[in-house]
Amino acid sequence: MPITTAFKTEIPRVSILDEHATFDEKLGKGLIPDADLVKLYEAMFQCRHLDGVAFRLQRSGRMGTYPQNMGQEATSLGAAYVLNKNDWLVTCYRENCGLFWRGVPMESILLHWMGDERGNAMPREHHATPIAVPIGTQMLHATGLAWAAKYRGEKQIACTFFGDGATSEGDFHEAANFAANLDIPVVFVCQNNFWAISVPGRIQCSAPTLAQRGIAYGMPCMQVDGNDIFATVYAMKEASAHARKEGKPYFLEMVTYRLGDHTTADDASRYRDKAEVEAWKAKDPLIRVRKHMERLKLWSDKKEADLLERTEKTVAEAVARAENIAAPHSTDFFNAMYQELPPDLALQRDTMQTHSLGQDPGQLASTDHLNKPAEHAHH
Ligand SMILES: Cc1ncc(C[n+]2csc(CCOP(=O)(O)OP(=O)(O)O)c2C)c(N)n1
Ligand SMILES: [Mg+2]
Repeated sequence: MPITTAFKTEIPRVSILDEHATFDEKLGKGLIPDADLVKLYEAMFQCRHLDGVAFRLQRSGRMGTYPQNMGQEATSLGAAYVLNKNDWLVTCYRENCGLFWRGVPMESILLHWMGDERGNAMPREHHATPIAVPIGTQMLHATGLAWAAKYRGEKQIACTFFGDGATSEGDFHEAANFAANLDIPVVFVCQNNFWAISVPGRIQCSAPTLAQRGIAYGMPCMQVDGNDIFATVYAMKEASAHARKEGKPYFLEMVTYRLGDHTTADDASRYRDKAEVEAWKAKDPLIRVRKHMERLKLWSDKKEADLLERTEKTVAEAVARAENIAAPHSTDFFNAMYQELPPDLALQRDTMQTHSLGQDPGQLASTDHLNKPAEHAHH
């Protein structure tokens, strides 16, 4: 028998507004209405500004560790722009832009990184899950959420974001295999920024693209210029339409770069070449959109200056709201996890409100019991 081909495929790559601000009319025309393009640019600008403010808050001791999003704004924004209001957006920690587009308040993100649990209580109507710092867990959550929607017969998909490094976690492979085999409508978005803290992507995956990881599980996939808002919108439209129509997953590799350190606890200059960073600065997702808008007479220096003024105010107000929030009550943390608190936890919560050192609120440690009726003493 001659050797035949068992399987052959190609991975499409989409780029519409490239790093030189050259625009592909054929793919890009009508994709994003002008008015929306302006709003998308403003959203990226605001997110970028927040990054600078957050960095200074951390350095002056007003915030804990913070991961800057700088350079990656167009990835999650493209997804959030395309998703329906009731779809799930299940992120890690570099998707502020998409979360804000969905309506998540800026102070939720600030509170999270200030160490206040209330930052994780995303308002329910935005269908966004808390920021996932444990690498990879959120891909399983997204698969579960979309599975539940399918089970209930709801026309709802989930979109989850994760890094290149996260594709080395077992959680990724479990989520991808499960979603593909059980026909679950999840859009998996890998943000390939070439680094997992100081570990370069090339020693993390030997395949030439990460998109291939989707093929391995039987998902259609696409590689996307993740710094191009037109490309991320285009790809998300394809992927979400597939998930919605076929009820099946789709894999997108969005190629991007974090221009900042991994987090404020990192110094990327210790492991990244300056030349590499400079090359990516030229591919900044904001610069090309601004050039494109100027060409279309949608933008000007005056508009940019006005935007800066508005943005400074918006961010300063969000910081003030986050910093001035009233302190939580000591028992508040019992309230987030369960609809109805199990009895043992209810007992712990009640105990915390007495002066008792033990597990039982009836077991009082102070002299209070001397003032209680006798029957209580027997209890
Ligand atoms: C389970 C787990 N292991 C290790 C870490 C520490 N950690 C935080 S971010 C990170 C690298 C993630 O790289 P990648 O998935 O490429 O995401 P990026 O930050 O580049 O977007 C690691 C190892 C963690 N948060 N969770
Ligand atoms: Mg990475």
